Amino acid sequence: GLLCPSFVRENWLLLSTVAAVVAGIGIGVLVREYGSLSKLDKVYFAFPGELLMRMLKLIILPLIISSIITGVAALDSSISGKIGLRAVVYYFSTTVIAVILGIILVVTFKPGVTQSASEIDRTGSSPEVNTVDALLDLIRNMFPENLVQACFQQYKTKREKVKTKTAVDKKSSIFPEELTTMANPARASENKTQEYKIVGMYSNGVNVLGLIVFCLVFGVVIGKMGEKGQVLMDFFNALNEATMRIVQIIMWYMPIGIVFLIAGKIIQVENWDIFRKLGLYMATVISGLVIHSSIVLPLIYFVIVRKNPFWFAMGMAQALLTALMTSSSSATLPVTFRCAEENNLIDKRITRFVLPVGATINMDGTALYEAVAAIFIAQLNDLKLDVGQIITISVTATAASIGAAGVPQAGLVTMVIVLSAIGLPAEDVTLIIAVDWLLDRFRTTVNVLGDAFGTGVVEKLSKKELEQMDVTSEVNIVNPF
Ligand code: DAS
Repeated sequence: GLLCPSFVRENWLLLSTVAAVVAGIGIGVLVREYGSLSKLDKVYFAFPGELLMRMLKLIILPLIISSIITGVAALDSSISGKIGLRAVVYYFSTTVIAVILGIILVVTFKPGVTQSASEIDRTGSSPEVNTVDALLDLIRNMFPENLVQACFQQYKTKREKVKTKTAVDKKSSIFPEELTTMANPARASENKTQEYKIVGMYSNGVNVLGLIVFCLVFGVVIGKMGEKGQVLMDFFNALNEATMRIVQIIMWYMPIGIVFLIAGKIIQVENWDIFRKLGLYMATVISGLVIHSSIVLPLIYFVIVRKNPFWFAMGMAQALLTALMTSSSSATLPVTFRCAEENNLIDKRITRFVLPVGATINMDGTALYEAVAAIFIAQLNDLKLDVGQIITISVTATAASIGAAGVPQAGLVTMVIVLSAIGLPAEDVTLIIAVDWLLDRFRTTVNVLGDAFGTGVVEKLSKKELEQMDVTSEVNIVNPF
């Protein structure tokens, strides 16, 4: 029976999280209807949820650092290369499938054809980047100039309009901070002589990508050092263990945090009317996400692993719910680890590598969403896309999903890359901002599910190497000479 005590005992955390979601929705709707809270009250009301987000974010840094370093160091460097390659092939192919799926759906449903951009209320302001800048930033962030700074800031270029041509001293334009460029072609018709100055700056937020690259290299190096590296190995192993224990403590707080996270969001949403206007667009994104997560990914898992994908997904339930509530792959990472290792019994040598990297670069849901949103905006603008532009969208949507950080609504910012690549104004992201908080939850859930299936797939494909390693390490213990 479903309600037998042992089921409840084993799944109490999952059950209380589900209960928290239901309670949060209930409380949110009630307070919205009957409690007349001021703007300030609403912020106070959401406080316990804010605390949960803070705790989850707090643990990301030690978690990523210790898991990647120990994960890579524990593998023989010839094996870690193979496993890494398999992971990257998995990330890439599932992302491309997601993009293609999104394109097929949005071209079929045509959610933007029946209305025009002027019928939709715009909210918020658009970010100021273009395709090349954003891609260069992605690479710059892989090589942080300061490791400590990478723990809390990312490099970001910003374009500033330059008043007159003479205002720019061309001789000093050697460094990226001082580069000058012509206006992006889409806007060129409006202000032909407008020049932009690119300003390099740092903005708040962990540079996860930079840390990952450094930790990968660091882990490989420690692994190769043998005896001499042992003290560092022990240190990071202990750090990893301690971090996972803190995660366990945070999990106790999770149900309470989730009640207020969801209730707080429900009472804060102001514009429900926009949901009606963008209904078909949202339906397109959501049906794509549903097909990808319930057919495409399970099928890939089944074909390779030969086990029931839905049992596997059930094991990840806690992580999927956390993704739905936090809209952040990174914040969900601690829970993803626990589910993959404890419920689905994935080899730790695989999870420590595949999960943190996946949470940052493997975003199937985001990729699908970027493609759908870009074509939707093109449809609103009455722009007929040719094959070349569709291919451009697939390529840039894939890049934009890799470049998006695992934080709430990061995909909306990288959307600009896709839009400007096909000549649409960056301002048009404001057309979809109002519903993004909701779509963000669903795509983040798919992102996390994609990472999770990835651990199963890569583990299966690497069975031979992992077993060989077990044998050699056993031999080492028996006969150290
Ligand atoms: N919400 C992000 C994530 O953590 C990505 C996005 O905004 O699309 O997966």
